[in-house]
Amino acid sequence: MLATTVAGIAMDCCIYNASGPKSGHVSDLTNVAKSRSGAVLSKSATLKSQTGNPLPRLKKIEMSGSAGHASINSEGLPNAGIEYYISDKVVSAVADLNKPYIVSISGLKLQNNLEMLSKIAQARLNGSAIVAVELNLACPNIPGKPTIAYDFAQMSDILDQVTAHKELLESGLRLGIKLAPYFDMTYYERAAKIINAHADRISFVVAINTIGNALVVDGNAEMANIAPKGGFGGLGGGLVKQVALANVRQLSLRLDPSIDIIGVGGVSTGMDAFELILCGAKAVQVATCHWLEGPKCFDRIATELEAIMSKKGYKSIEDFRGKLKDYDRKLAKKAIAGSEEAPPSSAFPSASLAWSLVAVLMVFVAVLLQREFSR
Ligand code: RRO
Repeated sequence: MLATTVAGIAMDCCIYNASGPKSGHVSDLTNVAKSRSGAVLSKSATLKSQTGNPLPRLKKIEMSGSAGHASINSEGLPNAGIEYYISDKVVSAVADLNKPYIVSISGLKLQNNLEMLSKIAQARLNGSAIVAVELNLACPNIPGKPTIAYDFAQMSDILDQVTAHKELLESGLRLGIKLAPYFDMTYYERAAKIINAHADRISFVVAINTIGNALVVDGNAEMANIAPKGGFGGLGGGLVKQVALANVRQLSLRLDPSIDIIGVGGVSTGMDAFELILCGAKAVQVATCHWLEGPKCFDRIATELEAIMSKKGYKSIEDFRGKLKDYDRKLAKKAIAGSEEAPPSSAFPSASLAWSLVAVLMVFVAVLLQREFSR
């Protein structure tokens, strides 16, 4: 029911982990592979291993209601280096569990990305089971470095060079890019134009990375709540879901149809995943919720999504993918009526129970009256 393909890669389940939390070590990746996750994605790699920014650099943001949890991070790309993520030990740990393995890269400069692509392509040409590369153009947390996806001249130049990479082409590896969130129609237009100019080589786009350079303040202590960069960091989880929905929708309206879109941002329930797919996503990644709940979140979210689809009579995600409708008063009324058909909350008696009570009372009154008049 949840099967999908991303860039032609078959996945049994359209939900998998985002690059970031719990994706840096072979044990994390193995745990994801053992869950219902449809694929396994590594932490963004740099050419050499690095420890990242000072601690604390990742914090949960408490939220109320149904918004799930949010997070702020300024991890600064802690990772074990590209050689580790393409090593036999890591690749076979995932491949042995029959999950497609995707490597994320986030070089500190273009030359590093090209070098990492050569290493991945070489591994693949030597028989490695890596299926795709997710090129991260949107890390907001490297001191002194701008977010590439906001610098269109740089983004265009990087895509020109990466898509011309000869070994990558020969290796047959699929190439995708991870974008920063956009907030303005002209930015969607410009980003889509650059990506579409490389549609022959870019097979998928991942939207969105965290909302960069947010600030969480601890008012009691009168300080920022994470240590690096004066407290500025990437916002993720329930606080960014509507931005993710908008980005997936806007991109799906503009990108070449050959480019698959993967939605990420604030997914913690089956309904969150459903909404991203409705906006056009072919698969959905989970980051903050995976960090907080662990890999069992993939099983739970998948089960919830299946229940929603069954209730609506959908057999495959293609039955509703990208089919978001414009606001319509009649549809809104019908949806409210549908939700009222559901069993009422236990705090209130149901209508039938209330009518039964009235009937009992009426019988009681009738008996009393009869007794009165028969005296
Ligand atoms: O490691 C990070 O600080 C990080 C990365 Br690479 C990214 O792409 N997005 C993010 O929020 N944090």
